[in-house]
Amino acid sequence: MKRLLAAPAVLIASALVSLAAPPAETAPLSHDQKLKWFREAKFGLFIHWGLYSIPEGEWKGKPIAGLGEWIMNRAKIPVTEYEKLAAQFNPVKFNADEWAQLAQDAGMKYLVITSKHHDGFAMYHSAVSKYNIYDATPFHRDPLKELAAACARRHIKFGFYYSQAQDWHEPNGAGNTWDFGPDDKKDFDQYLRGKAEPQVKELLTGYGPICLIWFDTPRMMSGERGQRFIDIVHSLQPATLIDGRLGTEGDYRSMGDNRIPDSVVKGDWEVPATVNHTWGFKKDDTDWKTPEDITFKLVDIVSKGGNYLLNVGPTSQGIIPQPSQDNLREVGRWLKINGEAIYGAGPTPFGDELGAPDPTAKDKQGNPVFHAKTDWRCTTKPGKLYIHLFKWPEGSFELTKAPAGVKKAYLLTGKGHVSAKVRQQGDSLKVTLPATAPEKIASVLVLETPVK
Ligand code: FHN
Repeated sequence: MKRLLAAPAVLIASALVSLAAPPAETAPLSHDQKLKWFREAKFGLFIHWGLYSIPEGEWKGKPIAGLGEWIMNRAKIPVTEYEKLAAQFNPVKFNADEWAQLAQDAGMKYLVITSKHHDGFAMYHSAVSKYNIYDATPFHRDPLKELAAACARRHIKFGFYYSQAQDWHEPNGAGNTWDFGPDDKKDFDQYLRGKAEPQVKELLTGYGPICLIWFDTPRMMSGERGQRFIDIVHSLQPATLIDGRLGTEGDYRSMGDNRIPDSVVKGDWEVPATVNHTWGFKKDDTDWKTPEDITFKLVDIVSKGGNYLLNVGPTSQGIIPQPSQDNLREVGRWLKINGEAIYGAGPTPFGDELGAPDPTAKDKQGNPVFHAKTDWRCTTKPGKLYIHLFKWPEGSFELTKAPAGVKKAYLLTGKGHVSAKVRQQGDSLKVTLPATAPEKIASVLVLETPVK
């Protein structure tokens, strides 16, 4: 690995980028046109995969607290040592079609994978820096190219995570103070122009249509620096969305990690979230969210107007942990029956059902504990209210502020509709339900309303 350190792994090579770009759009797309697929999709698969999956949360026999992909930073591992992981990285069990198939089985409509995380290691064949999976590992393959093709075969939109500011491998990247000293003494623009910007160009040139670029942790990102990335994206793939963590305004808002807003939020937004407590694989983190919990969170987010980008952390062998696969597939089973209430659905017209934060009680992170008010959530489409019942009500479901003119009610079952009797008096509405729920995770009751 000495070769990689000799030149600080930044070989300016934008001129070498010769990978085929998708045809440029003829007319500029409006914001609504660009966001159309995102508003329809609602549910995406996030994948954090990199060298950090080799130590699995442990360094020199000691468990390292915190997120798996942060091990280099948390254990203050020198670049010269961390780099050596590349020689061990040989994920022979990686199968792009299996990963894309998981996304499809889970009912996810887009997939976003780490092309370079804060450790600076490119998970694709980069001509800009030899510190990449093709040149620096025995694997000698470009898994992101394989994954782009596998997603395209399944009509799953494909996007890249790219850590634009933090790069712990580079002397002038943000974040590595243990090897390279304080960030404010660095020539950050040398790093941006020499590595990050040309790598983003590569990603937008050689992997077909990229649905979005997911920038992250915008340390030291001024408006002008952010604009340079926007210009690159707009010039190469004008339809590509930019998330909310570039450091200057993106195409949609990124909420905090695992932070679901308390109430309806207008505009386009997304919650990035984990299925356990880490993004990158960690062997001792087996506290998986259940399919019931994931489904509730998905419905809750959609009922507030957002998208859910849910992460898996594959192992260094290239395997997505089986429990996360099983749990996601169970959510996919639910979506097969109830997907019409999710994809392209809008937020609740009510809001009272959501609940409120309790200012007197704090969780482990110091955030107010949120008290949900009801066990149901509502999503919408023109002429339809979808009531997602997470707890089956005994006998009937009642609304006190129902819209006028509800004539028809039925349950989604996957095998046709089961109709239910509706009685409406003024604002209040009562739907008589069968004794047992048609679906174990959540049954969806559809109320047909006059289209305005
Ligand atoms: O530092 C990263 C973290 O490793 C992970 O990639 C998450 C995903 O949203 N983003 C940053 C922390 O917010």
